Amino acid sequence: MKNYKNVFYANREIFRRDKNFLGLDSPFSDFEFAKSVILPVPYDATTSIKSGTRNGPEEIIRAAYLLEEYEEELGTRPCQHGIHTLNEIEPDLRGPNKMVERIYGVWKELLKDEKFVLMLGGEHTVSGGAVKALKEKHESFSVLQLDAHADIRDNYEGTEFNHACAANQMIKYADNIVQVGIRCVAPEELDNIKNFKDRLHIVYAKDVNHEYVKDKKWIEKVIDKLGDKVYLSFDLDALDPSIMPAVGTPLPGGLGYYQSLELIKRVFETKEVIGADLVELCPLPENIAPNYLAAKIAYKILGYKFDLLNNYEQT
Ligand SMILES: [Mn+2]
Repeated sequence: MKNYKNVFYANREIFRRDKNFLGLDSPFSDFEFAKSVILPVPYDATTSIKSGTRNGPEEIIRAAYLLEEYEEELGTRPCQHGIHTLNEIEPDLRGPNKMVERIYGVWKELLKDEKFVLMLGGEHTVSGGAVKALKEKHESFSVLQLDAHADIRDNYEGTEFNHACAANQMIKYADNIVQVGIRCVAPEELDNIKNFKDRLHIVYAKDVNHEYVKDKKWIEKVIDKLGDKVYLSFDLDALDPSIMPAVGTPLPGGLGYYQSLELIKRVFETKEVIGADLVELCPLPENIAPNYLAAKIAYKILGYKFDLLNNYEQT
């Protein structure tokens, strides 16, 4: 065992353990041991209407402390592969472009260590840094973006690194983007949707929810559009506000919990997922259920990554 000290501290009940995803003990929480890393990025400088996503990562990690290690869907304990929770990245106050650069630098180091990174936002801007770093490691990959918004503006409120431009940042590095759950498109985005028509595929929420697509063919259409390697960018406002009201811009007609899991699971079954983020949780003081929903999805993602039988050769 490498870290006697960690074993000592992790087992002492006098220390708070809810700063560590699932409250894991050493060695499962140790960086060296862990196959995956939780990267908290409490950044929300460009949020449009309601700020507060800076509190998202902390609340997700706190909620995860109460999850069971056993995953009933998979019949496994995904945490046995190790999950290390990093300290939060300090926001770079010089501006969103500097912050994205900082996130890129952190991802680059983590990818060198062959970790599977699950980044917790924070606003959607943070994804740009991840995708930039992934491009240096993987020549070719797709992005699966779950979102209510297309986020394909060139710039917004004076910066191209706005949360409303997240997809526009990601498409610089990814081969293509498949967006699912979209139900809010700004008129100024229509040109870019047209310009990127070969590399941007939109699955509108209305089509996922419509009676005649309940045959789930929409999931296979998403799978067809995605390349062999996929970065998963999950903006929680993709979900319906009845289950996920804790976002800056809750829009009706969103995705369901099991509907989203079904899609994600299928992606992990058929593709190599090279990294993921879960962004835009804006915790509500009077309702903690959304925090648990986000924590559960985070743990599902790690379970699907390491405990699912895959159709591709895992390295
Ligand atoms: Mn969104």
